[in-house]
Amino acid sequence: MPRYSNPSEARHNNLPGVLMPMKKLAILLIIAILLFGCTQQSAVNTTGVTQNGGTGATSPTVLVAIHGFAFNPAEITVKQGQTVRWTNEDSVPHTVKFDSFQSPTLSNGDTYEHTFTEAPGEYDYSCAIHPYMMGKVIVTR
Ligand SMILES: [Cu+2]
Repeated sequence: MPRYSNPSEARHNNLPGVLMPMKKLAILLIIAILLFGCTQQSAVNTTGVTQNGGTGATSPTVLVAIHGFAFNPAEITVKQGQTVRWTNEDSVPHTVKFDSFQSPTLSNGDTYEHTFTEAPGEYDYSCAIHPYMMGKVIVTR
């Protein structure tokens, strides 16, 4: 009699012991799935940031030298929103004079910057002190 009841008791005692690791395994699996889901989401976000950084690059400043009573180069093409920097390399003062804006008098080594947010088109300019000094900025989209 005790020999028959003992194996069944042993089975009953073992059952919870087998179930507990299975439950733990299931919980671990759920945690693993949740973690994997989060990892995938952050990977997508990282890609988005990288793409934004790539498109956010700005065009470099265009340099014009004022040298020998002339603008060098005399004609430049810039994208709308791009900045132009004039540097007076002459020992005499010059200016950069557009119809709608102009620089102060630039002594040797002085610089003047203008960001061309103006509409696309051709913008002629000159030196207010030496009107024969002429230049042109072409703004494109
Ligand atoms: Cu001048």
